[in-house]
Amino acid sequence: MGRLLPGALLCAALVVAAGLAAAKDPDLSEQALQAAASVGCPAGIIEESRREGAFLVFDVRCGGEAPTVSAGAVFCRDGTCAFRVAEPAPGTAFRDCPHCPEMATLPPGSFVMGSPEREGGRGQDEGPAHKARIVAPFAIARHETTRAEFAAFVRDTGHESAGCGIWDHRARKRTFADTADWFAPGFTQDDGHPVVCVSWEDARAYADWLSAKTGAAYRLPSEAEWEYAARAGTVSARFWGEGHDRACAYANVHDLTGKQQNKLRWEPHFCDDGFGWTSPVGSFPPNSFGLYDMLGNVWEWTEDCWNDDYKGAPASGAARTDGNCAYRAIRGGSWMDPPRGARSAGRAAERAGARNDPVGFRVARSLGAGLRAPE
Ligand SMILES: [Ca+2]
Ligand SMILES: [Ca+2]
Repeated sequence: MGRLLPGALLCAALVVAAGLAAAKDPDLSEQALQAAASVGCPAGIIEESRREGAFLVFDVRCGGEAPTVSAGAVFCRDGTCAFRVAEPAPGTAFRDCPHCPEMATLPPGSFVMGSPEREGGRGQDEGPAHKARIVAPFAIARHETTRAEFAAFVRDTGHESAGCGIWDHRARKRTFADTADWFAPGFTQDDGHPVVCVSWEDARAYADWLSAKTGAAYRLPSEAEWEYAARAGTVSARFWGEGHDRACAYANVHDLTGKQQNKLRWEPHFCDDGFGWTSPVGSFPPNSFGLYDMLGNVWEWTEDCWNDDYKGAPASGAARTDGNCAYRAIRGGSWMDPPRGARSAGRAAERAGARNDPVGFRVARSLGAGLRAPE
């Protein structure tokens, strides 16, 4: 526990935060001081911060007498107070059931959301670039939701989702097909491919089903959470760097194979990733959070109502509930998008009820209530 200084009135408030952020992170330091103050340790100063296993620990020296408290989330003993975030450690992966999606726990942190004006392919809807804070750890699926995962939901619930907007490669145009759906999107997929032809409502229904099945809080990620996850600490246009010329080593994008197979009219990436339509999830390297296909393969639904820019966006990382809620933000680009699509800041609006063959999703999951007494 905390290192006691001789002669000092010391409350070593141990705030154990499931974060990978550096010990100097102002948000976590502030959290430590507030937690100490809330149990009667006012005007504290950070005495020491250190890493203990998967946790960051802050010792707070009080400006007054050390408290003695033992109630709920607050636990003090022998002049030491502890607050513990009861979460899987950042960077760990877990499943809530054998057939549930594999989830990765991400640490809290801050990042700049949106793109700088100089970024190639940038849209006006990616600004103004602004600081966003992910205030609590959360989990996000390591992969796009697969056909097998979605099929389990459909089998269990009888969920119906007929009709899909598809790319007709013979007519070289997009068209709506009554007969197309997630099971038959018009190109060959196996169980390990990402599910497509699913609306925002379908994606939400899947998350709700998973929540009911596991007792955990599954949902769609907010746009801020999605971009935080996609960037994984990077500030470049893509998690591998700036250029789209290397995309085929990292993502399934609209490439030369796609150009040849599906006859898309627009600019491809001038490289070959080997896939004309979707690829099995995890076919390309993950980003440094261990997340696969954040760029490319399929667009991913987020929880946020659509807004044409980030004016008025919450700084908390929460989903945006103002704006045009009939449309929701999709992120990351897909197998059919030109280079401007597969960027961490790239975004597009889609009608919440629409089903399309380049659009799928991945789930996020809130983590537990957080604070509890140490074992
Ligand atoms: Ca491709
Ligand atoms: Ca994707």
